[in-house]
Amino acid sequence: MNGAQALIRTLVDAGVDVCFANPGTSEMHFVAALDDVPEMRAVLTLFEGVATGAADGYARMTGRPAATLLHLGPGMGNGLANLHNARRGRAPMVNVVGDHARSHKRLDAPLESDIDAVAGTFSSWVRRSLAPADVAADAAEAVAAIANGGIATLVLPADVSWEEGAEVARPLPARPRPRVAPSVVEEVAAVLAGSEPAVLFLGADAVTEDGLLAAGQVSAGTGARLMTETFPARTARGAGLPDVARLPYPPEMAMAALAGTKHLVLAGATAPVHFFGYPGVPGHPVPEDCTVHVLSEPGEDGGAALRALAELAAPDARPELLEASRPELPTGELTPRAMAAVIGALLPERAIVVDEALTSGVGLMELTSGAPRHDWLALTGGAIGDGLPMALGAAVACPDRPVIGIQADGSAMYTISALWSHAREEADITTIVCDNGSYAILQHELSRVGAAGDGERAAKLLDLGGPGLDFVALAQGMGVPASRATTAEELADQLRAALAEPGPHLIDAVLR
Ligand SMILES: Cc1ncc(C[n+]2csc(CCOP(=O)(O)OP(=O)(O)O)c2C)c(N)n1
Repeated sequence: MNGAQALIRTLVDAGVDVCFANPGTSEMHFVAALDDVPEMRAVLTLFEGVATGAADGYARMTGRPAATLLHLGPGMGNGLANLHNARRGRAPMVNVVGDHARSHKRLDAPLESDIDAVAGTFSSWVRRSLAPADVAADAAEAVAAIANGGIATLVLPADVSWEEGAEVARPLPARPRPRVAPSVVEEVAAVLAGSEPAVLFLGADAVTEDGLLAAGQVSAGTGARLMTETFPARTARGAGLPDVARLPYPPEMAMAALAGTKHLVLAGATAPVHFFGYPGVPGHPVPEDCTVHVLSEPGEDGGAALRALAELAAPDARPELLEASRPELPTGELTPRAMAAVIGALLPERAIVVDEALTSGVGLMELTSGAPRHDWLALTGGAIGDGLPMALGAAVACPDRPVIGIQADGSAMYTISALWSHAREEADITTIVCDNGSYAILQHELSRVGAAGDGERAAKLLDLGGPGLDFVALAQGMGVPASRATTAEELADQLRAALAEPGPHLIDAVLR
């Protein structure tokens, strides 16, 4: 068999059976080999940022890597922003990046670039397969290397794909997740047994259902407050789980949320820092006199550590759990808060919410907290344009669950072509575009960083009007049924209808 056939078969045998792809000439043998290995589902995306964001969403929902197929350095570069988000969320992923045939490499052909240099910025594992005989073993190693999170990038020269002489490699055992030492759990239990105000700061596997229940038990028994990172990769939420606040994004609110805390215990999270530096503002919200303790690092078995902590620090406590509750359906003006109330009122059980709402997300957390159980995917790395692709990946991962994308308009435009893949894959995704006609967050940031704020030319760079974006036409042009809502009632009616039907929908929510 040729290198491409052996590679794909090896990936499938190792459990990687979805590939989000945007191929070129150097990947033609990989494309042809898909017909020899029908277990590999290939999903065409029309931009590499869609492929990488979809692989991120897929990994968050399955815990398993998808592959991406990317065309040399420029194709991989197009996927970089969402590779960055995936790296920040520790999503496992295997990139297959096609390259020139070995003999062609030294000719400096037009698509030649330094693939390895760029791959190094987001990959925890990079390898160039040098011969058909190596490619399958390289692929097996790639999958094993990222079993606990991280991005593997396998550079595949075209002739290594097309030459015969390759053989399938067996999957390698994944390294077990590092466990937290009992002495660490004991130290944290001793801290929480004291009377000083403590916060248990949660991320990664501490915000799964199990992690949250254990954290809730610790909180009930010790009085420690619970808080999650600002943008965890995937959070279990809804009635029957503890009510856990998120660390707010704006620096002054984040500092207020942690004020008075004497002990910050990290479980699956790193110590928080503000997204940006601002004149005269400290770089992080942790109070000066607060001690930071590490229960578990991201990537360690934090769920087991939390359960052990609950046993030790709060053996008889019962977590306080959210009652089922939904907001009333609002009427009238379609404000961001009204949109949040409509979503809270109608959110179906087992929904996957992909949140790239940005400034329009005010009220979303509060108004959905008592909804039926759901999962929430956030923008881990702050690089916008992840929402529509992640929704695709989540829908491919969980075809029996409704996916609801709450999608800021400016960010939607980065990867708008994802809608075509929503339609092509008949994915059950309802996208609600938060249509505020602007880069609203940057209007706040302009004054927050102390830049002048009333210049006409500056304002033009933050305004999406003239021409206005017609999201209904954009969606329909890519095969996604779409409608426009200008009142709370219209949004509720259209959301109900979209949720009742399988397949993709888009609602352009024109916000006041
Ligand atoms: C890849 C990338 N490019 C640029 C930015 C800078 N940026 C942050 S928010 C934003 C505009 C967001 O506007 P929109 O999505 O409409 O949301 P809104 O602020 O209106 O809520 C931009 C351009 C970024 N975060 N990531």
